[in-house]
Amino acid sequence: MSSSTKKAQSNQPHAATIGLAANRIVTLDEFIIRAEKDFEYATGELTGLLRDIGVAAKIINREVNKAGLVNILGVADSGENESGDTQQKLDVYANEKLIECLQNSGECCAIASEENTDIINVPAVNSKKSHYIVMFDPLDGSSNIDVNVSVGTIFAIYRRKSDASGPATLEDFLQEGAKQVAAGYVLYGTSTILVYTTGRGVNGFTLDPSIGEFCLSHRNMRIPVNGQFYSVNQGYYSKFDLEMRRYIDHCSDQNYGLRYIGSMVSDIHRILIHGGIFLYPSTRKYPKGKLRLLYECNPLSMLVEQAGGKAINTQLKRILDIVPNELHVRSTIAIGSPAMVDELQAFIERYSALPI
Ligand code: AHM
Ligand code: MG
Repeated sequence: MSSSTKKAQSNQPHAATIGLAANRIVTLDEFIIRAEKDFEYATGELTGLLRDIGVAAKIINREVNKAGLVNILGVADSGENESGDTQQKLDVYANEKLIECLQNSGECCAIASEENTDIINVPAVNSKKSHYIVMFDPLDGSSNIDVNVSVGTIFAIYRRKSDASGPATLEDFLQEGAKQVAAGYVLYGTSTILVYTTGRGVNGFTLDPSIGEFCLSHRNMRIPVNGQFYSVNQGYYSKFDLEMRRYIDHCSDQNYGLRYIGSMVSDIHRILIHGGIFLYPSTRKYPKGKLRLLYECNPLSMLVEQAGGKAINTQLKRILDIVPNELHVRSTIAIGSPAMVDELQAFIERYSALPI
């Protein structure tokens, strides 16, 4: 075994080293409780947060899966259902459920969501002082819901910087992605899968609807070093910079397949399993990139790096090292199999008109 292989394996303690035999059902709850023992000073807060997110994911999953039935089931055109609740768009619903689940337990002290302008402070529950903040995109790719295409929830957890005796501050949220203590996504696809990392490898849990539990299905996920697919909105080709157009031409010359779902979570999930590269460079409409650094780029970059991949912006900076200057800041991104990101980097170094 090469030394690099040994090193990669030593960074993946989960599943095998936390005493979970490969041939039995392991639920998400059992897994996160056992994994807590990996952390010397664990207080249970992080475990509680992951559990809250798992519960919210099940609730959101239930609604996403019946989205197409809503009209058939007779919800009034007035926008109210039979119990008088206002029928809401699913992304608003997902946002509310996540906030509710996190507020009920009080395991985090504050939340930031792609759907909210400002941070939301969480009142202490039973005078508990929480040390964590949570950020999320409640329903990424939600423009796909109407046409039955997969969507996802993306989340990131950080330790707060401010003192736990006072309210959380904006500075707690403006930390570079390298400071994330956990990150993950839930993909509501042909099946529903929750994939997360606490910085010790990546594991995926598929929802078994018959028992209502997320069960460990993808142990120690490792991204292939190279891939045969590239993922970019090629409709914007003429609006991309020269280096990006050259790289896309190169992908085509190499006969790489183009796969672009329009739901970043789905594209990243495929890349984690089969390899490939996802690109969202600057366009005329979004000169700084479209995707949000805190809710989309950072958590997915942590996951991809933990699985052995790479994530950079088009100025060749590692995504996880970017210091955000505001809550909803956007970033360009190139993320995926390490050899493909390196190849793109070479194109940028060679053809970019701007100093790198
Ligand atoms: P959203 O958070 O408003 O759903 O936007 C993010 C989504 C990503 O999931 C996806 O990769 C991208 O926007 C698609 O954008 P485009 O249609 O410009 O290619
Ligand atoms: Mg989004």
